[in-house]
Amino acid sequence: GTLLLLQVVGSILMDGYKIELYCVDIMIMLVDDQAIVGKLVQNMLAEHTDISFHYCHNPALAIEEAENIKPTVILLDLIMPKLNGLELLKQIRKNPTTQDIPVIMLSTEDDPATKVKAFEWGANDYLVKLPDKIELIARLRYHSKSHIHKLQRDRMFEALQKAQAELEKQNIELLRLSQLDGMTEIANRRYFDECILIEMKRAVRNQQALSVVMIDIDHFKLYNDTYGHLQGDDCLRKIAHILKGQKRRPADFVARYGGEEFVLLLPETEPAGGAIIAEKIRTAIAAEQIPHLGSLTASHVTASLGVAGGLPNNADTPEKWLHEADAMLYKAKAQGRNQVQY
Ligand code: GH3
Ligand code: MG
Ligand code: MG
Ligand code: MG
Repeated sequence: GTLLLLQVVGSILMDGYKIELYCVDIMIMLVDDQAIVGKLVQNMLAEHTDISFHYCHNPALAIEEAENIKPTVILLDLIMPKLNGLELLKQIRKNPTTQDIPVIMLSTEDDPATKVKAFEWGANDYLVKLPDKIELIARLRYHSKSHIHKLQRDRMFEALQKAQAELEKQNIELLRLSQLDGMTEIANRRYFDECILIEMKRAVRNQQALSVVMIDIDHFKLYNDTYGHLQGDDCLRKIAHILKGQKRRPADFVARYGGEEFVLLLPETEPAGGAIIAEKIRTAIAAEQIPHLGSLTASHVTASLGVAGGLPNNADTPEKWLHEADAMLYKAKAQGRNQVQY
């Protein structure tokens, strides 16, 4: 009958991942139309308790049986009435489950041309019937061992690839998390600092304008004083959500710059265009009508915005532009808040 072939014998650690090693029994499958050959080979293998044997009488069933049994070597008769051994060999080599199994041709034919043909069709070895017992055993062990080693290598390679793919996925997720502000789930200051540098360089290279919009919530200290810090956090999340919703182009970038300050990066946008976007954002925030009874500006949450930018040259730096946007923001605050300055 068929035996249990795979059994875990241990595991190794590779890049911190556990890879299970399998012990594979030697399993010989003989395909031969003559039952007497089956009996003879079975007797030769009988005293080798670590070698299992399966006899297949009908070559038409050989592929299916090999798929189930997963032999470590197939002994294959060359001349059979229903299906020629070489034809069967071709099928074995085509089938993904059986294609790597070593095949030893077994035949009464002893001429070199026949042997050469067998090798050309993908045989691993050739034995003339009936082979000497110790030679047969030696060849079966040799081919089984190399096949088992190949299975082990394939398995380790597969496990390693899986581990690497998993690691890659985790790295991407870690990178994503390191770029996000935990509270509002928009980009954080660190990521913004990276992006504005890249975008300014790109704008210089492409000779295209770039705008920066600084957004600061009006009287937010008073909001906390009136409603408490937890509701203050909720308010910041709402503002972040509005800012995300106001993004027009995929390249537009919004980040939490500091406590209740947000920043917008608008590639290919002149400051005048940036001011239009900023005004839309100001309107959207006010339209949300988040109650703010402690505000000295309105009875709902409002924000002030400062815009800077233009066509950058090599002397321009993110610090310089952010400073300019901040100065405009300060002006908006000084001139009554809930407005845009550029
Ligand atoms: P202004 O209109 O001049 O901007 O007034 P303001 O009160 O908003 O300005 P200020 O910079 O004095 O205060 C900002 C406040 O924002 C102070 C701080 O308690 C609050 N704040 C900063 N970060 C957070 C946060 O993460 N959560 C909450 N709830 N409040 C925050
Ligand atoms: Mg502030
Ligand atoms: Mg302030
Ligand atoms: Mg403020």
